[in-house]
Amino acid sequence: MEARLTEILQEKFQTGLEQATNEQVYYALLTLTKERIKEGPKNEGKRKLYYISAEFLIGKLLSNNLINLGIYDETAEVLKKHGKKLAEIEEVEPEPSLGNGGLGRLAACFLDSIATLGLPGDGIGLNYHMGLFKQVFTDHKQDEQKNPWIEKDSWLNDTGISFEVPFKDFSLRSHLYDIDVTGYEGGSNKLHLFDVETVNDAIVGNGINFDKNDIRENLTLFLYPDDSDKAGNLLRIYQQYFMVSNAAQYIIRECEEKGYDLRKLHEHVAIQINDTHPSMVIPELIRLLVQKQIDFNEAIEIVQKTCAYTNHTILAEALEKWPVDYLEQVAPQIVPIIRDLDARIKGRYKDPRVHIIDDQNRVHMAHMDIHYGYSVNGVAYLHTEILKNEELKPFYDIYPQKFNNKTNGITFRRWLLHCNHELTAWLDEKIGPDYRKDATKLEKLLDHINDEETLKSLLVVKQKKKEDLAAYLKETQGLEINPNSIFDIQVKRLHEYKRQQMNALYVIYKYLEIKSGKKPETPITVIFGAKAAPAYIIAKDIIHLILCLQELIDNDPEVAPYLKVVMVENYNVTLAEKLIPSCDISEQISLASKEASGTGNMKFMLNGAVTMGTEDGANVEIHQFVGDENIYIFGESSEQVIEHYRKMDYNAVDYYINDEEIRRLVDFIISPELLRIGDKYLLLELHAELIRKDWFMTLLDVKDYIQKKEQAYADYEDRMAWAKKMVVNIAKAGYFSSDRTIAEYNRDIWHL
Ligand code: 26Q
Repeated sequence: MEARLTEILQEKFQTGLEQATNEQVYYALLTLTKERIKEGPKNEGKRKLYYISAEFLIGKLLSNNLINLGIYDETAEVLKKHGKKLAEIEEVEPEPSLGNGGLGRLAACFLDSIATLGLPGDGIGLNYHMGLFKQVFTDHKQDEQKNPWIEKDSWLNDTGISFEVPFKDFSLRSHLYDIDVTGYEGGSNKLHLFDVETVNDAIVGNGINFDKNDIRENLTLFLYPDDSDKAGNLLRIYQQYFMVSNAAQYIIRECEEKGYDLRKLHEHVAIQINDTHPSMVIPELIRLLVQKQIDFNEAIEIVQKTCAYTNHTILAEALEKWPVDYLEQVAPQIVPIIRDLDARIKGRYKDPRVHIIDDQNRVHMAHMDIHYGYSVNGVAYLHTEILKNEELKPFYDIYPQKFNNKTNGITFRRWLLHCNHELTAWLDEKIGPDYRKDATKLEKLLDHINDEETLKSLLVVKQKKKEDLAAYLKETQGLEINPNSIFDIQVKRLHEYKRQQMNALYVIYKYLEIKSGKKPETPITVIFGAKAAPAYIIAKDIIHLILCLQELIDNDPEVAPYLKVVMVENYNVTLAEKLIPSCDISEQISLASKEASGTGNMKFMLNGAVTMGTEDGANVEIHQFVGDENIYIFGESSEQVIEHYRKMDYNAVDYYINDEEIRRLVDFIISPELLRIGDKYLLLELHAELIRKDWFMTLLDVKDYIQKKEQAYADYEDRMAWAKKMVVNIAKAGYFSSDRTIAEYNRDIWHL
């Protein structure tokens, strides 16, 4: 490894390891790693999976690939010998931001596990040039800036493969770039990212604004362009159709190359539709099979046996419904097919709730997936139950056999081995390395739960990660946090249902407590990280509130020694890898029934944080595994919440008027102290929203939440008892390995 690295540095930069800059070493390691992957085994099989997704939030790849190729330690040592630090070289790599949050990160974890299990399966998506925006704070508000990540030398490999994609008024030639996906000590697969040569990065002006009408120049510029107007919606449809037409053409081409009979496509191919963004692959594949002289009815049957759909959300606004008229304007060739698919359903079922095209001429993408796919899955036990019994009940009544649950998981390579070397070494010492290949082996830790040395050394590991985070935030963002405080962390997309606003109300509570003389034993650091969708006003108001609280507390010498609030800027995968290992208390406080699964909850648990959470998503399963003693559960249940929605009996204003304590916290949002710091209009807007609307029932659970947090902070003081909770959380995290999830997908859905 050392010889080749030296050779590359010499060839590329005419320099040696000692003299090379971190940049030069990074590019040399990139080259070396890519060579190693090319030599390694590919995963081949009879049936191959294509995981189509609008998002792949893969994160940086260097260290992960080094770990999976089994050369991380050797590389780190060689570098060290020559005065270089691998951790510093990691910093050089730009993070590909090809996703928003949970769904995109899940797709990335899945690719890792598919390759690790040696299964044949590729990802297919788009090569967004700017990805998700970069978040910058100015005047306590979120600003969005472009975030170009593609460099001349990168993980992208130009394949030379290209297809013609027909739109209504023109056609576009695609260009395929591949990223190699390595498995842990195993074979490799590919992530295929389609792009267009004519896309023009220069049309992006200030912030993230650009001309939405010139599709040739803008098609793959951004992930989720602002869709508050018609042009934005059409652009999304252009992106989606471009993605699935390329996917379908690529899949057919591979089958033809291998000499397969397209009439038996389903024997060779499984397509997983990741939420509804790729749903148009169904009519597109039918169209292309018919072009290959396959009878229309037969094409439908083939596609139906090939496609499977995963639902990731029950929020109404996220369920895609495209006006037929919009589809006509972008890809008219698939509209007659969708109409035909719908007519068959309408002929069979009277219930309008299961029709594909509704009475307002909108196409319900999920309905098409359910009727014309062979599997429908939710992403955690509770979520799947809600799909079957509430959201998708009319479909479950028709197709009970299609519904199945696949509780999400995370790859332990990135979320343990890579992000927490200290904990990994500690585990190796305590229970040996078996857990790396079989995560359920983590349970062996429970044998040591009464061993004082084990508990103490675990606390030492946690302390080290807190110090690492403090140093990193100081260096990269100029933030100062006290490593001897409790780290209470909520990082995820900003959304009202996730209830960052409830956590902010807790901060207000604690602030007022300290002002009244009640000081916490151990200082508390409440850390937030979250991006708000650019058009999501209330989400941006919540960010504003948190940033104002941060400033207020920082400048109050009575409070600052005991309480600190920080909102880290531009939360992304790289920051998650630093934040999660340092965490004591993991905030998973969504309104019960709204968070399909959550995956951050699993990452925190694996790294020894204790969850503060509602009975929602995968928290339900975490609770079952760790038991009441090792998690803080609060708030109303999903049944109760669903009942409130049914009866429409939740009125935030009643809580506000009738409860003095709640009123005091909510009114603090518009207190003179905060109005001095923040924007009066935004704070008033948020205050009014909480009292008048509060769609996600913050005030319903806030008091129970405060009480449970006080309990957790009190329990933290008994360090040995707390360390035992940490051990149980780590020991029980094995179930949440995405290797388990993928094994289940393969057993029940893909049959690769
Ligand atoms: C839909 C229509 C128009 C514009 C955008 C969208 C849209 C975009 C992104 C809808 C949904 C998403 C992303 C959803 C998502 O990330 N869901 C999360 O998926 C995770 C993996 O299953 C779960 O753990 C989370 O609970 C879920 O919120």
